Amino acid sequence: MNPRLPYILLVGAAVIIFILSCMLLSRGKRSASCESHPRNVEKTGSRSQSLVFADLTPEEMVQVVRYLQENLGVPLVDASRAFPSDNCIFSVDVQVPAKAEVLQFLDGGGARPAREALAVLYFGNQPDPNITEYVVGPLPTPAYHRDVTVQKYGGRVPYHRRLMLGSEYEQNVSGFFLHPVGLEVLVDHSSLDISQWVVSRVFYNGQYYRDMVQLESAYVQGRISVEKVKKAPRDGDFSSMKPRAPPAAMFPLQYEPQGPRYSVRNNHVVFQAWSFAFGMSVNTGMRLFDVRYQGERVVYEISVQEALSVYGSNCPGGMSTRYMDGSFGIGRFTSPLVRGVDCPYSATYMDVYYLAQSQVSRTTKNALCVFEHNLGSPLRRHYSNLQSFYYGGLVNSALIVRSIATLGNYDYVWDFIFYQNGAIEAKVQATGYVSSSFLHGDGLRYGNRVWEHTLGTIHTHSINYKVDLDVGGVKNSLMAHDMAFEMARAPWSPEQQIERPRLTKKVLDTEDQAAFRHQSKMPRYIYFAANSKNKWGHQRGYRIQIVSFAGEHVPEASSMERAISWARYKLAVTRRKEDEPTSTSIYNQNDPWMPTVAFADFINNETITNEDLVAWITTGFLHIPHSEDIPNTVTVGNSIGFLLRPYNYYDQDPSIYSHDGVFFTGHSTRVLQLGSPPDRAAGALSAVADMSVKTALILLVLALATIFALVCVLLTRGRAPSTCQPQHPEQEDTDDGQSLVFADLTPEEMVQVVRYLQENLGVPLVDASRAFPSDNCIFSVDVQVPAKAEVLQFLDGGGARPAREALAVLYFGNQPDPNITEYVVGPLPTPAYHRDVTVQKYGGKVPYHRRPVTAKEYADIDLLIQRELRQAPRFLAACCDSDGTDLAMLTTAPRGFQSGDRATWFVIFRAVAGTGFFLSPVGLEVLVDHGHLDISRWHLLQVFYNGQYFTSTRTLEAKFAAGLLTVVRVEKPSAETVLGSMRPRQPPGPPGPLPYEPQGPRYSVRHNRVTFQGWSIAFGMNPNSGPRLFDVRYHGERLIYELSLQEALALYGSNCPGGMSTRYLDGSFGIGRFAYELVRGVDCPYLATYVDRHYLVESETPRTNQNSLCIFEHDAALPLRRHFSDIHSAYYGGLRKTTLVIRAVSTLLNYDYVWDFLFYASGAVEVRVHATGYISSSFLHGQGTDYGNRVGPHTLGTLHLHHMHYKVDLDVGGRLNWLESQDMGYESVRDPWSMANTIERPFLRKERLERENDAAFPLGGPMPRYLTFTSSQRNQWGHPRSYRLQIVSFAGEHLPASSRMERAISWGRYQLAVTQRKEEEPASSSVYNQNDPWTPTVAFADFIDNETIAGQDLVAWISVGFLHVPHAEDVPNTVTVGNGVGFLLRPYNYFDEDPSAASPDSTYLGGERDAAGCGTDPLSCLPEAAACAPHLPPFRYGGFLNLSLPSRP
Ligand SMILES: [Cu+2]
Repeated sequence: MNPRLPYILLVGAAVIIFILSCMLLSRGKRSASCESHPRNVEKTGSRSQSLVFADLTPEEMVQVVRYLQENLGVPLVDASRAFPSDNCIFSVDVQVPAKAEVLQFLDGGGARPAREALAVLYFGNQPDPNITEYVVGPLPTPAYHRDVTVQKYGGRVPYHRRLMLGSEYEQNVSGFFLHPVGLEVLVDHSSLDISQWVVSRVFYNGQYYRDMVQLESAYVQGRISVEKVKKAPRDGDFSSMKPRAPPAAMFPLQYEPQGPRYSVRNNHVVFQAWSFAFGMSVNTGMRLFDVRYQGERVVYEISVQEALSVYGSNCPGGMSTRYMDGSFGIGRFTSPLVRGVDCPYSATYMDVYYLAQSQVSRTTKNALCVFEHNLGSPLRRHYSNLQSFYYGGLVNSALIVRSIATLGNYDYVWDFIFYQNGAIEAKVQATGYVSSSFLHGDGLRYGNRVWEHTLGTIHTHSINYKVDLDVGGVKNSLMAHDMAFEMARAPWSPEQQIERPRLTKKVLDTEDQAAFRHQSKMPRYIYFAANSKNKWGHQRGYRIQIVSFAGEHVPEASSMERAISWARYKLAVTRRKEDEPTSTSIYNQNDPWMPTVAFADFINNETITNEDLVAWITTGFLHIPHSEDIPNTVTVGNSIGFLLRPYNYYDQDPSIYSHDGVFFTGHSTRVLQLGSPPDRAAGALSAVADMSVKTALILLVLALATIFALVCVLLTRGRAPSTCQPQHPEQEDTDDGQSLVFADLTPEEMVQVVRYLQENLGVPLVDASRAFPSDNCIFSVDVQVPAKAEVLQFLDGGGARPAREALAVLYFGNQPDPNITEYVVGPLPTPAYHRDVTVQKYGGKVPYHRRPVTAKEYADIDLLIQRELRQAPRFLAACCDSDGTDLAMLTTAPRGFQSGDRATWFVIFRAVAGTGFFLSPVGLEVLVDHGHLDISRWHLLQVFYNGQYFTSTRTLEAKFAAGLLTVVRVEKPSAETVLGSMRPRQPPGPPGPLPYEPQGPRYSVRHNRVTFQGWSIAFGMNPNSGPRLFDVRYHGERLIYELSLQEALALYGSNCPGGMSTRYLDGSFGIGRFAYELVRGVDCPYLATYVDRHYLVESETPRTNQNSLCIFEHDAALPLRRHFSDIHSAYYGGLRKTTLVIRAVSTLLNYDYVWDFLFYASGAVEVRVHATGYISSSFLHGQGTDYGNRVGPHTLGTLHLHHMHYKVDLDVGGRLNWLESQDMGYESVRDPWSMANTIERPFLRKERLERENDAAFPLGGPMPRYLTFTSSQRNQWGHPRSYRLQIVSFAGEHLPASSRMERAISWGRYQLAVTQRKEEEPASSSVYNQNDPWTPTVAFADFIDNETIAGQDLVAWISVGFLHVPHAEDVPNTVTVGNGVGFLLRPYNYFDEDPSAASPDSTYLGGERDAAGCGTDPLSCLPEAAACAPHLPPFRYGGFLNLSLPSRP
């Protein structure tokens, strides 16, 4: 191909499209819509194949009913009218054929299995009443039926186990679940003759009566204390979901410029490399079959099995409730989805048909939705500022399939999510109404009072899934990987010990070994392994990662425990059996004492190696209802599930084949202007000319797509209001600059501080970018945040504005006693004083050897290494096809074994411009002693090559020359084939969903402050420790004084010296200063607000990281809360979940951390971090795979920990708080209404934690499920106003306590520690800890000294983290999916009801739904509002501007 062709095409396309758009625009009012792109075309015939899993059609149901009526030989009454003494059809559903038959058909060219139905019949009108199950077939014209009851259940199913029919319930306020009146009746309806049914007990307000007559007479005699309950108004009063405010500015939406990128036909969905079949079981709900990626089956079946709720109460109804929702019908009660709230407006909606409790089939409209969702964050990304400038990234755009079941009061949102990296997530979120009891007596032992007479009762939610994985074939084995520390002698310094993480591997051979109870410790990596291996020799696998907050389901002594024995295990893997299709049965609910299916029986120690396996996963949470459950439970924080992720299944991450990949290099991007007018675009072309042909092609397609989208957008404006009218957020911006008290320094202020220091320190200062260790220089200048007392006095007490001051860190190398000194310099803007605060902060001078290494120091080390490498030219040519100039060095840390050491292992990699060298080690590592202040005295201490140690490069060369060295030749790769390349392998395709705000942003940003729907947040960035927020308020009330990242630890294991000694403390490298410019559309949504940050580090002039912080409102494509009511009254209420996000992304050498802070309409704050970027690696040799997985020809992905530490200075309802724990216990009590029986009743266990030592929770240890920061104030219901802390983390041990550097990272000991806030304990770590962890400058453990924490100003210190065992799919990058951890701060009785009840985004549909218009319902405004176009600014990227790479000799 002519290499100029793409450029010519690009110019041509731009011009033509410009002309075209002008023409079209001039036609003005002609209406045309965005052409939708043709959907994926199916290459195989699998669509009709997948009908083998399809639900019954209404026609098929009719046929089955007719057949049964004609062939059973008994009279059948329609179930909707049937008495218990009648015969009736309970349900008809598809009978999914046996797996062997299906596989024979799908894979083996076998015949299509007969299509059959399963009919469940109640035979009440028989001498021996019973339930019978028939398989009826073949469809569409049944000719046979087969009684399968005995075969399935080992005997007849007794009639008393049948589910209640709708007609058995006697049937108006909305949300009546919250309006108990105190009266409960026990009905005995066991007789088949309904005239025999009796009320056998009556309960009123704590007392039991024989019947209503006895209650009435007791009342008449005045022996009853009556609690008069006001009659609730018809719309339900406090429980109403009607909007309390008129619609405001339109919420953010996503639109698909060229239509959906997925397709749905019948029961088959195709999305990118994914395909699967779906269905809806009447009882268990949504299920997926035959899930394939790139044509290869990964999952045969994923299905929900059961949803269990166990309640505690002091009312009889509440205390005896153990709902098994499957028996009510999770599929049958699937509720119609409301466009724009339950799923995105433009999602694809599908109806389902079912036949249950009737002889005619019914339809649930819009019961399932499918849509692609832009998650507003990168799936992976890396910004490279080492060796070469480039950026690669891929936005996280996933396909979601959803249904929502309304089971009485609760609404469960069931999601299956398909990611572009081959991962599948199952997620369930709870919303709807809580169940409640009448408040009386000792009610508060069982929950919280949530309204006048209403007790929100404590309960658990447990969900069981069946996951029939077929990973690389039907036969799999189960493997476990985890990490353990081993003590090793440092091979280069045998007198020294290193605590080295090691990969532990285990095959789980039997069902018993593979059954993990809730309390048991589960290996952190559990995966299904195939018989085949990937390119790197590892068994191909899929890993199961569970997110659950479940505890004990019921005590095992309980007489009904076996019926729910699936809930004993968070994970149990069994051999798949056709006769163990489900973990439970619909008959278990009404006879749990003799369970029809007892899951525990499945686990009988059979071998599970190389068998067809099923994973049974239980996930759940404890729910202690609180005021904010009124009117509804919100989905925020009530989300659980699991992830199936490839683990060495592929040879590298399959998302590299996505059409959405973005890649550009430093020199090509400064002037890249997509979608700009042609004269500017022509200007861009000259710059494009030096790019590769491939890049040009990509740009061409991108340009086409963007311009096309713009044209579409302009066209659609023709028929609607022509522009999007930005509405000004109705923010109460009363700040008048108060939050500037927290603001980062401005560049002008930095300049002033530098000038002041130069003039007033009385010593010569060299610019740090040129300074030698023996010079004096300014290391950093940052804002000195004033003391809290002063700030509060100013903010709240009308006090004076605190003096604005800076903190300057100086390296004094050119002094008799070299040291690091910290000065406070003020007042700004014109400094007049400086104060040495070093001794006050650290109790003494900071020794000079603790100083962080500067870029200048690295550059000088680099020169030394280059010089040394020239001593081994023949070796380098032989091992690496290199003259030494194309190699890159990566530092490790810490730098020695004891205080004062400054000797660093540098790992040497092959550098290929535009790729991450981190994946290409050549096997060579060098240990450099750079401790001397005179750099000419620096020297190489050790050389490591391929498992051997040498004293110098000269010796290495000599050994090589003498033929005494085994050399592993590493070929020079090309830019296209190199392991670390992020260049997309596919040209761009049609664009994915684009988030936009029809009426502009609904948040506002002024100075350092964001306001959004009642939220107000001051933000900043510490150059070392990274993002920090201050003075977080909700509706004017401060919740958090400070929320800041403290430290990020990455701790490695390896059999190479650099890897095994690496314990990076990223704060000392600079988490904030290495947060670079964000890329629109990948790192944050295209239309987010981007903010610059300024730093002064290792320099005398300020640097700007443009657009390095982004702020946006994200459409979560989920309801925040919703309820669909079809009992007592028909209505729907719901509220979309949109979230304000503040984000920065730090690139710390190889890794990229995505730091998120999220703010919800429910008053919750969430903190999250995701890891992406490159893994660090070692050269593979010897027993390397004891320390990780091989991911390339010579590359070992080394296992490591990621631990992050946060400080949260909570001020909940005032500065002084208490810490309380709440959890659930079981008490065994006699049924008050039937003393012969006992019941295991959940109750609420509360404790106030008085001292710091009680509030320090070690990692891996137990922690109460509810931890709340409480105030002395009370809410309307008398509860202390509180915020709850909920942590999502997979962290384990950080380092053995015996390690000599453990104290430097002793914050890693605790998942949570709560201490008294002290001005002199501002941070849990120090930039000086990295280079002298043996004498830590700050040791967090010292903060915990058993002081009282009752009624004090408190700080919560939170660790989150995970174990990372790199695998083939970490190449080229670690993906964010599944590598996210964080925590939530949620209101807990802080308000009197959920604050989102007042949201203007609420939707309510009652009987009068047609009358609703744009004035009352925001959804009605959507079509018009969404017709206006987002204004996309031209794409630019300046993130590589003003940067330079160290020059090479
Ligand atoms: Cu990692």
